[in-house]
Amino acid sequence: MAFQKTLSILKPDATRRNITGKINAKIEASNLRIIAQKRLHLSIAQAQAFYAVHAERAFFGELCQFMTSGPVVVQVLEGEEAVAGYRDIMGATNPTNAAEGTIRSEFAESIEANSVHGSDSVENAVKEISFFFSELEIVG
Ligand code: IDP
Ligand code: MG
Repeated sequence: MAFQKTLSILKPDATRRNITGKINAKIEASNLRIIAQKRLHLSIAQAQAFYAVHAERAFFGELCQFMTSGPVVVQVLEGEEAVAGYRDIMGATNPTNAAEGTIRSEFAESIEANSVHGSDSVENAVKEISFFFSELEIVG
């Protein structure tokens, strides 16, 4: 077991429907603690930079449009095995495949508007956290 940090984003479909508190309640009901959080409206350039790994994917343009369609809430979550643990409670990318009780199963609107982002590895978590947060803003 390892104590880890991971980056979470509550996506524009979640802020639009005013369900960020409901998602945070599910996060806090798990073994994860929200140790940094802020609300941002991403620019296209920021969304393209954050999702650069997906630049060749067919959905990249639409994904960047969606991620800039409204405010997001970016968060740092901390806990034992936080990276995989958050992926577990998020559920599968496509809500149709997301296990019952997961955030995406309960809240996602579509494969694109799927309410949350979570880092997919410890290495990417470190990069993604530093994309949005300075050390001063992370209060564990
Ligand atoms: P993940 O968020 O579960 O890690 P990724 O494959 O990393 O999934 O994709 C990043 C994001 O791109 C997804 O969360 C979703 O918003 C969007 N996305 C993924 N696949 C598709 C697709 O086939 N069509 C439209 N959007 C997609
Ligand atoms: Mg991903």
